[in-house]
Amino acid sequence: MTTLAVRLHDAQRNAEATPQLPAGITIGEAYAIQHAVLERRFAAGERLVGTKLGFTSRAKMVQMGVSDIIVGQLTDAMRVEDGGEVRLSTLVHPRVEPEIVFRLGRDVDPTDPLADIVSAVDAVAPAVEVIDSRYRDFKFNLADVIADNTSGGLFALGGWQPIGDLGNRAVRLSVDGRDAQFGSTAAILGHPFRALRQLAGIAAREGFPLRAGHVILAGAATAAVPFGPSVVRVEVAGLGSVTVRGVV
Ligand code: OOG
Ligand code: MG
Repeated sequence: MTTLAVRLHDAQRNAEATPQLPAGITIGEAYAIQHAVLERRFAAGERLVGTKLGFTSRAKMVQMGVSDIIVGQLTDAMRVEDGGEVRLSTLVHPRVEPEIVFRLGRDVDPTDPLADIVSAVDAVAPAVEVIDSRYRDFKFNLADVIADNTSGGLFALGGWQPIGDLGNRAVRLSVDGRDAQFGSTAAILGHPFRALRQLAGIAAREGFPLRAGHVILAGAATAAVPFGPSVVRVEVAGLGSVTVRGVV
C-alpha cells in the first residue's frame, strides 16, 4: 500500500502519469492509499481545508465510466485565488469542471446519526475545480480514482453567499468567453444537499473529519473539459462567478 501511495504522490509532484493500480484493490484499501498520499502532503506542510465529492452527477459518471460516489481531500496548497493563474506544466493532463462549494459553520461528527450536515453549512459559492488524474490517459476504475485523491488538482472559489434555494440553478462553464458546458444544480443528485448527506456517510465510514471552516465541493454538474492556456469561468445563477487562467 505504501509503495502505491508513494508512486501516486510522486506522480503528482512530478506531473508525470503513472500506470493504473494492480487489480483487486478493495474500496477500503483504496481509501487507505488516499490517506497515505495525503499524509505525505501533510508531512510536507500542507493543511486539510475540506473535502470534495465526485460522480454526483450522471454527466460525470457517464464521461468517466464510474458510477459510485467518491470523496477526496482538499489542502490549502490546492487553492487558487479567484482570477488566479494556474501553471499548466505543474499538472499531468488537467481538466476543468463547474462546481458549487459549501462551507461548514461548525464541526460535524459524521459518526453521530443525529448530526445534520446540511444545517451545519453556513455559506455557498460557485467554484471551478481543476481535476488531474495521475493515471495514464486519464483512465481509471473506482479503486484507482479513490486512491488518487479522486483526481484532486486545484480549486478556486467565488464569493461566499447565503444559502438560498439551490434546487435548480443554471451552471455555466465558459472557456475564453465561449460556452463549453451548461447544466443545473439539479443535476447533482437531484439537489446538492443530497451530496452533503452522501459525504457524511462516506466520511463516517472512511474517517474524513468535517470541521468548522472546511469547504466541500459538491461534485461537478456537467462533464469536465480539457484545461489549456485560456481563461475558464464558472457562473452559477444567483451565486456569481469565479475564473482561473491557465498559463504555459
Ligand atoms: C474524478 C473526479 C470527479 C466530480 O466532480 O465528479 C469529480 C474524475 O473525474 O477524474 O471531481
Ligand atoms: Mg469535481
